[in-house]
Amino acid sequence: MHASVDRIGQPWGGRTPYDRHEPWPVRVDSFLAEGVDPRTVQRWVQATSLLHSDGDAMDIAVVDGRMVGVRGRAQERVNHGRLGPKDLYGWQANASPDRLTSPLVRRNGRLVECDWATAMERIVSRSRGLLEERGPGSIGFYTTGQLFLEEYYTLAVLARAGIGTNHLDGNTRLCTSTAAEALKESFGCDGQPGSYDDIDHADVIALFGHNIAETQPVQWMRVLDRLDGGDPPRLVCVDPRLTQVARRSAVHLAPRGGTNVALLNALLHEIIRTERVDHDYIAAHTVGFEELASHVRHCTPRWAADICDVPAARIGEAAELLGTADRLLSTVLQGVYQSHQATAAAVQINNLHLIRGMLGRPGAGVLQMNGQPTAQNTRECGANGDLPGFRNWQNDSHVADLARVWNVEPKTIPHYAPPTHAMQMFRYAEQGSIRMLWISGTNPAVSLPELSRIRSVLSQERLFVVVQDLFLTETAQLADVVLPAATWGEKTGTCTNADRTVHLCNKAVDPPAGARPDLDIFLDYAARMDFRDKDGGPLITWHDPESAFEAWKRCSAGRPCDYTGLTYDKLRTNGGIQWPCHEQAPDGTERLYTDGIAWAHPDVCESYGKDLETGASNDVVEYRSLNPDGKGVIKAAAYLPPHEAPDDDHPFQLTTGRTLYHFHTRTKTARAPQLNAAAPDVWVEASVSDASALGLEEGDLVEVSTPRGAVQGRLRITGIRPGLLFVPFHYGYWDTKSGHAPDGDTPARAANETTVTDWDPASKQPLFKTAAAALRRVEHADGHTSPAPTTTASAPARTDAIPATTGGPPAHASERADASRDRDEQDIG
Ligand SMILES: Nc1nc2c(c(=O)[nH]1)N[C@H]1C(S)=C(S)[C@@H](COP(=O)(O)OP(=O)(O)OC[C@H]3O[C@@H](n4cnc5c(=O)[nH]c(N)nc54)[C@H](O)[C@@H]3O)O[C@H]1N2
Ligand SMILES: Nc1nc2c(c(=O)[nH]1)N[C@H]1C(S)=C(S)[C@@H](COP(=O)(O)OP(=O)(O)OC[C@H]3O[C@@H](n4cnc5c(=O)[nH]c(N)nc54)[C@H](O)[C@@H]3O)O[C@H]1N2
Ligand SMILES: [Mo]
Repeated sequence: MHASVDRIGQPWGGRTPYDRHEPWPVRVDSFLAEGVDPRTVQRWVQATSLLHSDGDAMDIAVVDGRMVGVRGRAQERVNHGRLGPKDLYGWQANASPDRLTSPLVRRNGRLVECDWATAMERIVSRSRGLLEERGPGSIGFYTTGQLFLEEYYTLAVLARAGIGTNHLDGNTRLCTSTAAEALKESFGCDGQPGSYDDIDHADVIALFGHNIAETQPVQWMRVLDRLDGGDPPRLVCVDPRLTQVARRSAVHLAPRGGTNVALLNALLHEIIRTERVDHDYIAAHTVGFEELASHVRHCTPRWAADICDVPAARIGEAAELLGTADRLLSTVLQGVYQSHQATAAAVQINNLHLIRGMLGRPGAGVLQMNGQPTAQNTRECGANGDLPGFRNWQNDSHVADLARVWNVEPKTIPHYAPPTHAMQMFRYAEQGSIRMLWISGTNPAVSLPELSRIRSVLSQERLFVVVQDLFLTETAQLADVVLPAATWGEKTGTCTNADRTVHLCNKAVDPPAGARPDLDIFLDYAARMDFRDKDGGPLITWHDPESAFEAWKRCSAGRPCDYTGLTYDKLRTNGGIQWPCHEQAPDGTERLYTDGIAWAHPDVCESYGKDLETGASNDVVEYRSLNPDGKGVIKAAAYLPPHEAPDDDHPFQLTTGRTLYHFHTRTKTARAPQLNAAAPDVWVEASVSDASALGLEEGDLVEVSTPRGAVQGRLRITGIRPGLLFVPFHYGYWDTKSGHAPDGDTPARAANETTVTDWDPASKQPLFKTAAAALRRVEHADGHTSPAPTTTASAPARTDAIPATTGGPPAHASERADASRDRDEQDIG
């Protein structure tokens, strides 16, 4: 079967139904630029999509040194050939004419072009000066979840052992720090227990604050294909918006924002009350069950119903499904992670799996999801607030082991306190103890909370800001030095997705003249700084992606994320492989914890855990007494209300998040015509009852305001829960008329003008999902409609008179549902 499908209008394409326990059929999706005949493609270069954490494997089509399209890789475990809309169209951004092609430095207040040596020397001389005057703590690095493993590892070594600073974190703090923290709390160590293949086997799939239809569209295709096949799974969806996931669910719970812990405690209460727990599993593999049972004894569905504003009967139905599932797969993402009790809530989902023994078997697993494509690598490599290889900063033998790998003295590696988290780094910059901040692959002037504050921090005279990006972003405009980076498709490296699948992502074309791979930039800096090991040799001994990968393998050896069985060649031949991969598991490891909990022993665990209410770290003595044998830790948590509650002035709750067609601050997706046209501008979602109470209509220009700031957008009336507003956070300012942040006269459109500087105590992940807000009309619709897509969670509650989102001929992509491919489409290079 071969079809041509508008994948803007039909984002998930055609169905290939399959039965439970059967393999997911192949469907190869491809999109080539207009006028390109597949037979003229000269090379297909193996790569992976980097616009979400799914790890969709694809080949990049190349003609005359230019990218001309992409095609899903049929043989890959993650996507079986499928691609999502961002995968299909997003590559076009690489060739955007406004790519940065020269470093810039600030002179007399303006950014002017200069050569690489000038830019690098400026950074080096500032680094040296600061090290001398103020010490390593005056330098901070804020990186991303979108580079390659080799780049993070190099950055981690140069920051932690070269500079010797504790201030290195990723925007993964905003993204998956709760995933990591929840895994550490329950299993002693980071590392995703489950596998995407669990979707093939589960009879119940529960999605907690995870709009998988829009944010991992290819795995949603897999769920849709199962829903259309034999013995389909039943879905439980916990989300206050009427997402596509909610529409297909057997039970949809739409709780009041920020009440996940209350809801989960009630679900646990019901499951324990009805004796749907696996006592053998609990006895063999866990500690803490009795405390949990007594803690949730009073958390009845009726109690939670009031807090969450969800009918008690509906909670009972959800508990019935979760409690009777024979293979339960749960997924967790930002609706849980970006809230004030993020870790507490995420841990309750782990508890659900621990008490039901739903781990380590096909279909029985938990996915504490990642969001960004390489967030897993940021964490593994210690380019976030962890030490490389999931080593425990509180365990001296782990620090000594790392020092051995790097051939430095243990005291060189800061471990006097937990690695500094990003929100704290911005605070230090605000206070003046951090004087240089090197930002790579992230756009905090749009993505961090409370943007007016972030702009003022980054614009300070005394703070030296380096920005490494593809474009002159809102953040780059505030920098002292801008370094033009090469990106996906223009450089080689490995990336690990949310289910531990490691892919090799190859260079297909040259970067624009003047731009350099991030790895080369970090290596250049390390060489200019002349970082040395304890014997006077160079600290960093590698020089290209493959040698960096080999160095990382040595650092990962014997750790849970063991890469020693992988090579570039093996990844080229096999495609994606799940870590750990070593001598005993040469083909990788599909599921962790198939034989009990492996990494929670006090001597090996990555963390001794934290107090979920205060975030205080436990010490080894406390942990040893709690969990001497290294079992799974069941940790109870009391519900606490959100920090900001609606009142007379701010009667609504406000939540923010994503749409299918855009990636974050849109530096790539707004430069892909099909994606941009599908969601060209910001909007505001409100419920039917709230809109009618305020006399508001579809397309009205409205303002949403919080104590921090306000945004304006056109109203879309949807099936969102009453009392809640939603604003997508994708829309910054670079493509507005002024190109600048609002000056008071121009209305703002970035959701983070309104969000608060506040975070979860344990994971330090900021709160993007709960604020109190006011809503008012600025201007009648007057014929305008909202730019919100109709295919997604922003679908209008009443569809009449609102044009459907379509892509037309420019968005037509090919779908081939049989495994055989035309000869002219076979791999050439
Ligand atoms: N299209 C697209 N895909 C992406 C990305 C993108 O920008 N665009 N980004 C990637 C990244 S980095 C990430 S982190 C992921 C994020 O992926 P998701 O977490 O799936 O996306 P969000 O839209 O941030 O939030 C998910 C849902 O949380 C719900 N929610 C809000 N408040 C609450 C609450 O209090 N409780 C519960 N249970 N739910 C709540 C929202 O209604 C929303 O539908 O997506 C990845 N994939
Ligand atoms: N209100 C609100 N705010 C949020 C969220 C939310 O749900 N609501 N979600 C949060 C989450 S989960 C996330 S992950 C963050 C994302 O926030 P950001 O990371 O700030 O968003 P991006 O637009 O992905 O920024 C990545 C930057 O890296 C650049 N880039 C891309 N590839 C490369 C490369 O290879 N090298 C270099 N050097 N640069 C590159 C891009 O051009 C872009 O400027 O936003 C967070 N902020
Ligand atoms: Mo994220």
